[in-house]
Amino acid sequence: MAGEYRPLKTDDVAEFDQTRPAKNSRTLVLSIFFLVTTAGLSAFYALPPYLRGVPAPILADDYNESLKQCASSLPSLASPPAPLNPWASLTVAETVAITEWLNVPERALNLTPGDRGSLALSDNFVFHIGAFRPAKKDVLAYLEDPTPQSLPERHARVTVHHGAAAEPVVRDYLVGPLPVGEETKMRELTEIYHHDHIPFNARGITSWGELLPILDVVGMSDLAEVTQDLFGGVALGLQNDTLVAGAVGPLSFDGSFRRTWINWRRNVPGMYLHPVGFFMYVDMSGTDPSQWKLLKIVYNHQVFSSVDEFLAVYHNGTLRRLPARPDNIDYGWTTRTRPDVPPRDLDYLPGPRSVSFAGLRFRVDFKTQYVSWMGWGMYFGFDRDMGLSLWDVRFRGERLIYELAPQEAIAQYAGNDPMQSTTAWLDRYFGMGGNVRDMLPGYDCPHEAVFLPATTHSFLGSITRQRAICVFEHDTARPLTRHMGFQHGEFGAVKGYVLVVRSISTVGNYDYLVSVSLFKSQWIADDQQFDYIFHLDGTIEVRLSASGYLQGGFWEPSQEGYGTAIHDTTMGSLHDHVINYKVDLDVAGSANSLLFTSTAQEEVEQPWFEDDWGNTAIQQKITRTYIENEDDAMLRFPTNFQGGYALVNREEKNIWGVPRGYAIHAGYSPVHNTVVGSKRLLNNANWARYNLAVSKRKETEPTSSSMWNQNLPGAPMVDFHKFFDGENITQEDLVAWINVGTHHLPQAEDAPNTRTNTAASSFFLTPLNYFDSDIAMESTNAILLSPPTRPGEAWGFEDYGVKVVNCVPGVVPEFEYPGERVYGLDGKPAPPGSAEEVWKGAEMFHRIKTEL
Ligand SMILES: [Cu+2]
Repeated sequence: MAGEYRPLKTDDVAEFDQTRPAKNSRTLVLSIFFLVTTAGLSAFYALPPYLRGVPAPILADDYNESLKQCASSLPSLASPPAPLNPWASLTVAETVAITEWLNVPERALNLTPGDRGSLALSDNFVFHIGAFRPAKKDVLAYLEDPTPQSLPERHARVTVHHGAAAEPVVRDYLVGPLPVGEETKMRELTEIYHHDHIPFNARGITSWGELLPILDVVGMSDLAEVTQDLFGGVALGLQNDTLVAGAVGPLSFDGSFRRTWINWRRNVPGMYLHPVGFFMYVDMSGTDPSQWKLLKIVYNHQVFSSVDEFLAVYHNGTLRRLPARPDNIDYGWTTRTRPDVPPRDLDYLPGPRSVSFAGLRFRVDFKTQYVSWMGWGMYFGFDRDMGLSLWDVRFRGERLIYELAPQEAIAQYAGNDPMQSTTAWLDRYFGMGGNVRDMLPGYDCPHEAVFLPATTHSFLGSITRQRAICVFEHDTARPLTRHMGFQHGEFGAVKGYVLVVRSISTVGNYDYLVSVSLFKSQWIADDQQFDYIFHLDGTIEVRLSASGYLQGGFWEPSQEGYGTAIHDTTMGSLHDHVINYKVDLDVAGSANSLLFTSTAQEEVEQPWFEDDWGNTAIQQKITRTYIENEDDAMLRFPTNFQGGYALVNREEKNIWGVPRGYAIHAGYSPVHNTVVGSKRLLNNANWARYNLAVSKRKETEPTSSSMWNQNLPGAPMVDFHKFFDGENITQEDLVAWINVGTHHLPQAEDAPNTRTNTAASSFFLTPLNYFDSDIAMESTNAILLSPPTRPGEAWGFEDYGVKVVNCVPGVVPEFEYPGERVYGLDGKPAPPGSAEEVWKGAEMFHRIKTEL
């Protein structure tokens, strides 16, 4: 049959037996002619098109009409353990109902609607509304017996900026139960924090007008002539401004002030890489912008206390100037536009793509955001602070992880200028979830990936992103296990399929309609790709990859040692990234212990050693110990990775009598933060000092950070070290706080954007005597070969009935990138005009649109 592969059988050979009667001669001639022709044509068409002189694509020539259409690329429906997701985000309707409930006079909150353009710092308004996750014991009871009666009460966490208070303050409230009704109450949420109140100076960035007064404070219009001369640009608060400001954090040490270094860059695409080397230290404490002031100006290592002082030195000719900027005009190198060079060989062809010809093998329940694949099952959660989280992760029906969620991402910089040497970002502040963006089908995830939406809420309204999460099965193109042997049962392979769950946050984006940027993101990698990769053997890889723009510095010789020149006057600055994950493992039950395994060299003497080799031998030996106290559970991977850490249930053993456990394996780039003791990161990210830490799980310690930790290094709302207070961690419900990260020594190839292949870090959670043997052997996408019985014969094989499917895949839809669904505070779809403002609000820090 045309187009179908058919092995040559013994019978076929017999047909060509010359001893057959002559009547077959004609058939033989015709057959040979046919074979030769077919072979010739096949060989011809097997040639690449460029060798045939046929312009690509030539798909029509290869098309086989006998092939059927492949199975649908829609996923089958999953069966979650419970019909409701206890960790689901609030719906737009719920948020609207809560907003209305908060606004009634009895609440006495004196709230100003957040979407009102005139919102002032001295107003009270709702900064954020999000779901507050229920207590674990309540959820477990529900999952055990999922009835409407056992469903845990639903609560919201509501953050209010009390700008109108005599002593302005930020407060977190717990509002519930939901839906809003007679029983609904609110109380201050304090038990998850280590301080009673959130200092107003540590608050999140809110309305885009909030920082506008800084333009006046720093006197850029008075400096216009000078900035034009020195930097070739001005910032007058106009749409066509050629300089744009950014600011760095932390803004405070303990909430007693709110100050930042403003730095100026050219307002061009890739502005992060166009700093001009001009810095201003500004005080913006309190709620009255008229009290804000410029404290310092720094230019080329010269410090000035005011605009007047700077102007005086400029005009008297004693200002020491920075080197000239030959790249002052060119900005093509900081865009993603393809360079004007010929394509690489065959690059005009689309590359291979992943297609599940026989249909998707994972299941999705869109209503609950539950996914299952090859024995795995999990619910998704999503929040403003850190985005995607995984809940109740089970494998082969047994709960393995209650919660797997990113907690915080720090980036701490070094440099010989006021911007880089004072920067220590904590990205939760900006909202990794609020800044999730729709992914690009075919680029960020395979075409056949299933996308799931996420909705986040800000003081301006709600945004639903339809492609916030993607799920796809992926052929790793390498066997998970394999062996070649000659005995029966030795030779075979298991295919290495994985399920990938992905979400990408981009903190900061471009908008060329606006002219002034204060608080534009200045971090290195705008785009953080969160991957959860599930394997057939029970392993999970948690991987973070980064891309986007560097937080570029101004390159001049005194920056040597703090980075690398990546253009004439642009440098990439040295910095560390560390990202923390909460992993609430329940290994064979929730009672777990922390096992430390190490290996070390020993010299032993044995009676059986041979005389010719001497009577001692040097080898290595395993030591296994249980770490029994939280205080001893802030950990670094052992030198040379000789050993590691695992959570095990000492009471639950596999068939070999070994406690069932899950090991925490270092993956790619298992780093911790280099710098310890910097005042700008003193106590607000202490988890970053370690590779991992293990603490007893508590409802009062739901997360290792808070959005306000960014601006409270001296008095963090969540102080990680306080989780470790001497408690015993033997056979308790434990949480592993695990880090990934990168020591980022920037290089020329970071321009225009950092590459995800090396800017990546991961850890593995992998079974450690959890099973009795490798359970990936269950896979039927495997092959077992048997040796030939007679020399020269082919090997026999067993493929478990799973055959290659030949069919025509469905048509890949045309690329499109629709906008987000934006809702106002009233829950109604926002008109296009106000949608722009809601998008900006959701970004929490951004360029500020001037309306002067
Ligand atoms: Cu970096």
